[in-house]
Amino acid sequence: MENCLFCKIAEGSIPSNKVYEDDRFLVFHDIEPAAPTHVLIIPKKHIATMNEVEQEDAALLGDLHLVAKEAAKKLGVAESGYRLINNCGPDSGQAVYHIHYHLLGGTKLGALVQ
Ligand code: D5M
Repeated sequence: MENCLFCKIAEGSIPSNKVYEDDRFLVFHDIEPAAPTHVLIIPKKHIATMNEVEQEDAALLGDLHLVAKEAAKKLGVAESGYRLINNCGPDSGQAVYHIHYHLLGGTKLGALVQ
């Protein structure tokens, strides 16, 4: 998708600090970390928000959870615990309109809603 930051990161035309990559997913460090461990997990397929998810994306987004699990292990937060967050739309504060999940950990995380 033209002019999508995370599509450009997924295709490699904008660099990222990668944790994991395969043909369908990319995991990379967030440039504005909100916790000691803060990575973003994206499907390479452009889906703008949770509102655009279709039945055909079910397997992709299911598998994304397996990627998240492995990323948590690799980053050393699987046992201590972590949070997986998707922001959807203006009230959530979604800034990048390419679906992504924040994986946050490495500290005792605060309240879910502030
Ligand atoms: O979160 C979007 C997140 O994307 C936010 O935490 C900053 C992060 N971000 C923005 N640009 C980059 C680049 N270039 N690399 C890594 N991380 C980035 P949202 O849920 O949309 O508010």
